[in-house]
Amino acid sequence: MTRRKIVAGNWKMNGSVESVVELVESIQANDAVEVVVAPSYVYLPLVAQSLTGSKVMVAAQNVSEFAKGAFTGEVSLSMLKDFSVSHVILGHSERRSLFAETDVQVARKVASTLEAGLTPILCVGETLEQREAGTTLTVCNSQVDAVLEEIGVELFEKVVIAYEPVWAIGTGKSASSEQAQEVHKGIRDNIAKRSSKVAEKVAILYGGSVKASNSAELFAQADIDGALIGGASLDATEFNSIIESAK
Ligand code: G2H
Repeated sequence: MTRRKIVAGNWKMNGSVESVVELVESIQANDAVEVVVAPSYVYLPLVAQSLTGSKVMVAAQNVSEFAKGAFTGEVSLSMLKDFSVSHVILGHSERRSLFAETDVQVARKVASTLEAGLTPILCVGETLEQREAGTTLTVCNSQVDAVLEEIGVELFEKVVIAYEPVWAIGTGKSASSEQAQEVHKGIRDNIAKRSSKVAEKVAILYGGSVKASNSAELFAQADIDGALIGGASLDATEFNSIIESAK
């Protein structure tokens, strides 16, 4: 089955009013690739407005697990929907490691994101220690299983997975295309134990030091359906070349 490629830019805590507008205006989308950008919460309205009429979609980098109320500093799904946000990145390793987000919290956020009609981009990945201990697939699949158990396999076809080895994030050291493909296939095979139909449909993106110089090789792998890009998505020329290589 051919799955459409997705190229998503995770801008993390970067940008300014001037730079985000300049960046979105420079993105060259095409019909063959789904392009998503994830600015900081505060720039979501501005980016969504700048993208009016464009095919480029907007993601948030996180969302509250609560619907509303006394949760200082949190942002709800209904607030995101007010600004045409279509995707939410969840369980990024920076959220898991720096802000102690658990598998259970991430699973609940995936469930409520789907319920709100938005697409969750579920990040999973192993640390260097876990890779060296040979537990890469156990770790990634247990992060995926926590979500499968929360929402059930049928709904899972609406989830986008991003496999991001923690040791490759922002380090300039990407997984090789073979290493990434092996994990992507292992994740898909694990989902297939519950439903081969859903496993075939689920998009699995790779993330971790993706750049224009390695994207084409990654995208040529059978189970790599696109990328979640951090650093290189802040540079319009790099990001456009990555989009082009996903065609
Ligand atoms: C991984 C990735 C984007 P970078 O966090 O999610 O960042 O491409 O900078 O490694």
